[in-house]
Amino acid sequence: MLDQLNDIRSDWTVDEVEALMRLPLLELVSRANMVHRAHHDPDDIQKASLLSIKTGACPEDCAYCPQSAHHKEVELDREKLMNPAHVVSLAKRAQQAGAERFCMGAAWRQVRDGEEFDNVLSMVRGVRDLGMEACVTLGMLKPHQAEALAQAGLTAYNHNLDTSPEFYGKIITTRTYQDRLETLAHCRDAGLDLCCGGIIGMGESLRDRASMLQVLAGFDPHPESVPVNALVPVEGTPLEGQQKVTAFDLLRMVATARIVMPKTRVRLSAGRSDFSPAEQALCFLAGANSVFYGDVLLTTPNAGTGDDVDMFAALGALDGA
Ligand code: SAM
Ligand code: DTB
Ligand code: SF4
Repeated sequence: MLDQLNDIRSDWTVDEVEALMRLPLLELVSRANMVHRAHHDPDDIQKASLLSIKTGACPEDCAYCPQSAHHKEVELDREKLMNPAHVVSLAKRAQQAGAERFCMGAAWRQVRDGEEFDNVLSMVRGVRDLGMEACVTLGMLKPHQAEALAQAGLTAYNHNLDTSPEFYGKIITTRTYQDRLETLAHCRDAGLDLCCGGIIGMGESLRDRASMLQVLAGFDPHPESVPVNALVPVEGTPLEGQQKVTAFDLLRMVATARIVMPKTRVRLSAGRSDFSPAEQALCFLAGANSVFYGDVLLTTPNAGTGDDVDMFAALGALDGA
């Protein structure tokens, strides 16, 4: 068993991953907790803060996303790229509130060279100068752009697979799974850490969830962080009517991700505010060890900072005899 706990594999099959995901829930969580404790300090939960540095009017047609220009019924104010000094001041505020990583998202299909990209590079330098980890998600990248981000000191690039290769075409038609894999390869070649995960609750099957995890766990090395988003069904998007996932669905996803990618940071991402502190605590037990921290995600509300302060206090050691 100990050997298995320390075994890092990139050759998982979808059948194996699905079999894990279908285990009796308490057996699954218990196995995931053993793997988690063999590789991580269970009290170390990373807090990452998110900021939308360019909002809305995105040419891609991602069915879940309120920022797609294709979903005209969504009520959202577009914003052009923010000023770097302002972004760095917000990063500083997030750091003072306890965030260790600052993640900046732009609603772009791809990065274009020029003034806007240069501004993103100065945001990255500014965030790193504060002593924070910096992550950006800007859409597709070319190799020289990944290198420029690495030169600026970027810690990680976020680019999600979103779902399985089989279900992907039902969610996005304006870029392919292969496009995503190529951007991820350019990031790796430039020496960047990968932050790469997906969304549950878009109408995919359990096998699709297993299939996405199989692709992620097939990377060698594994992504350093894997965000697990629960769909936030936004009014005006094609997925507005989707039923929300249950805490048990989320728990199975987190626990399976932990077992197949033992060293990765598994992040409870969008949708977290729908789960109680006790439900989130089960996810932490099953291996989640990062959260998005702060009152907003990119355009939708997150778990409130005040509630999170209370939750982390309740999870910590108690004072007194
Ligand atoms: N445009 C860039 C891209 O798609 O790579 C970066 C920003 S995009 C908003 C980042 C990620 O947010 C998406 O890949 C998706 O996984 C997640 N996301 C967006 N809208 C969501 C929603 N309504 N619910 C859950 N996750 C969502
Ligand atoms: C990720 O996987 N989730 C974050 C981050 N990476 C960029 C974004 C969640 C967005 C949720 C919908 C919104 O707030 O617009
Ligand atoms: Fe654009 Fe990213 Fe939203 Fe897709 S997920 S519509 S690429 S901002």
